Amino acid sequence: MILITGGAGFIGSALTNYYSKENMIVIVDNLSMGKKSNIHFNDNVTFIEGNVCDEKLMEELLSKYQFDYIFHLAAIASVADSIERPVETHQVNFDSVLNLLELVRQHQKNLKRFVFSSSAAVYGDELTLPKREESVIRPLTPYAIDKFSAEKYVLSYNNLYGIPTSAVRFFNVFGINQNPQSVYSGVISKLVDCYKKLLDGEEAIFSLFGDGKQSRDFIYVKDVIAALDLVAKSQYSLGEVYNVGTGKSTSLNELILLIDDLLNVHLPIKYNEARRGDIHDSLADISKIRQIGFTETYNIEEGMKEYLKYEIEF
Ligand code: UD2
Repeated sequence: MILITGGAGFIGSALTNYYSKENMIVIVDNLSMGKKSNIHFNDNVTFIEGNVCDEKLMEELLSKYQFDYIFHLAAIASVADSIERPVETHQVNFDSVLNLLELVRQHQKNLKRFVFSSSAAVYGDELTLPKREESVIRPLTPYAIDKFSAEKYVLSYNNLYGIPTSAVRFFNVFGINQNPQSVYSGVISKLVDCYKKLLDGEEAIFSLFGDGKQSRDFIYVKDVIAALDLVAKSQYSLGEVYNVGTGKSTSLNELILLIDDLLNVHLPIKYNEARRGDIHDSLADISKIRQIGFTETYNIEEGMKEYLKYEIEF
């Protein structure tokens, strides 16, 4: 049995849909960003609409079921939101993790693994690339500080109490069911939304912050699911943290050219000032996760093709 917090969200629902054919899944999600329609429901899936900060709910859940795996993916995944509302986001991004770890310590004697989802945001603006897990950590926002401290707690619970834990640092994940609605949604989901409008004959101009030369390590969501599964099941990953990326960098200009090519259109771009605090380049060194057997199936082009085929008929 598997607990997936945030199981209706972008990555959580992909993980749910991957596991639910052959495993019993319990999801806790408050539907703040996620949608029930992201989930392919079957008899194996139990959906609980609730907040991971609700200590009573979480205690009930962890004393009722014995889980084999717990994936803690619920979070307020917005840096900007964490700057606006540091106290509220801290409750979700940090307090819920510590509370869950304690509940695991009390109730989950047979747990095989607790996997925590952290972020490349922990590396901050230190310029050296690519980022290795032991590179300089410079969390600059409440979001990054919470992710880093939660990650440290998660791994310490392995060292101190023998709880089987691991953590992953996601780079820029893209793919099906990523919600493009927030101002701070992932750039690829916003681009795809804009291309959809363009193809529907609506007015479509993409707002690009900066000159488009900034680059990211974009990883397709299916490869992220493979990485999560691997980290959860590897005997070597106990008490360890892993970068989850591809080790390849793509600039926004390259990305837009690629999608233009795939769809055979030209997306009009409006160039704006770079976002305050934007990191120019981000790139993962993935040798550590490679050592436990990770190989990505999709490059950016293959990932984009599959994503676009799903979103747009072309
Ligand atoms: C990612 C994470 C963020 C945080 C951060 C830490 C996502 C969605 N966000 O932000 O949560 O962990 O890494 O470094 O994974 N852009 C545009 N137009 C738009 C939207 C974005 O030009 O409409 C630019 C943006 O200014 C940036 C690039 O696209 O230069 C990527 O933006 P993003 O929000 O997808 O991801 P990132 O890496 O800034």
